[in-house]
Amino acid sequence: MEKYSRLEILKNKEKENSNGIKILFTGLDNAGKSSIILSLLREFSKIGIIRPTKGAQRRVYEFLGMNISEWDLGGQKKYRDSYLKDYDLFFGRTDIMIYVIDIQNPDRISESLTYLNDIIENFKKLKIEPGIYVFFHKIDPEIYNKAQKEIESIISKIKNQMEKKINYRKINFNSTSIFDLSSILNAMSEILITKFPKSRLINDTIDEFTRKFNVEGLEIVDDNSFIIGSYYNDDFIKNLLNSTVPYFLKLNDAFEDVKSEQCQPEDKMMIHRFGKVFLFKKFTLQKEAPFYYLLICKEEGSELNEQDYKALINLLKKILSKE
Ligand SMILES: Nc1nc2c(ncn2[C@@H]2O[C@H](COP(=O)(O)OP(=O)(O)OP(=O)(O)O)[C@@H](O)[C@H]2O)c(=O)[nH]1
Ligand SMILES: [Mg+2]
Repeated sequence: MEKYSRLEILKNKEKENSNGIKILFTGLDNAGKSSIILSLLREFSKIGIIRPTKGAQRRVYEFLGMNISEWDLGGQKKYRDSYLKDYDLFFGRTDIMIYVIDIQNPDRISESLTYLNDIIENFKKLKIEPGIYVFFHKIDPEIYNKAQKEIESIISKIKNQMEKKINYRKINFNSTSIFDLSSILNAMSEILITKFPKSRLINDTIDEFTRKFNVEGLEIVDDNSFIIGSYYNDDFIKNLLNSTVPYFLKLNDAFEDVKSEQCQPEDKMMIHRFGKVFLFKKFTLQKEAPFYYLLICKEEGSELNEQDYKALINLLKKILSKE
């Protein structure tokens, strides 16, 4: 991730506006914003040694053919003050804001809501109404399993306080943890997909394919780990694919890291479990372009021919490369 000086941010402003969307990650220091971004990048080893973010860090990537400009706004007090002062530069032209609240630190909730309110006031001054998504973060599975009631009560208290303190057309909520990757991937995928009409076309194509070949579950994931299309027979399959897809991606990364001249990895993996076959296949629209991944889950024994899923990939390629 690059750190941008004020001048560079200004220079990039025009470009960003014309083609793409701006996503802000905001919240207090130590809330977990950069960790969420690193987990989306599958850079898990870096999370352990993460340092507080200095100022605003920006990254631009592509999602379904559109540029996403993602700003990670370091949350230390001195930086927060500077964003609020220079609000047009930092908050202007925002399409989506993800506001991260550390629910393991109830002492700072009030401070966090004040900052959220300050940002919303700035949106009003700027006459914009971005989609706001609050992440109740650090709801680690281990903690949630032990203290579900306490956590639910913290969340409902925060929601109550928000209702009293904050006046905004709609705020969406998600529960997340870096120890439950699917919580982050699902939240981000759902947020992004709302912005893209192409996703409808992708899902129609997937529906047809899954019906024809008796597929129990299927996910298409892009290079940033976002699910851009999916189908599930039932909740068990949904849970199964959501929880395993980050590890298929990571395993695929690991194989690619060790590839050599003599040993080129195939771009396909198959796993047998629960009487089911999981097929994981990487594909790209053209040379040098970003990768996409297909994960299919089918009952063991009911074969899926290479030509069948290749036909699906070809259809997807057509949709994805359409302007
Ligand atoms: N238990 C737990 N710890 C987390 C989680 N996400 C992040 N952390 C930890 O929280 C600490 C702060 O994470 P950061 O990602 O640096 O927080 P930040 O919001 O980017 O902080 P600033 O850059 O200062 O604004 C780190 O020690 C992370 O390991 C989570 O889901 N669960
Ligand atoms: Mg940070």
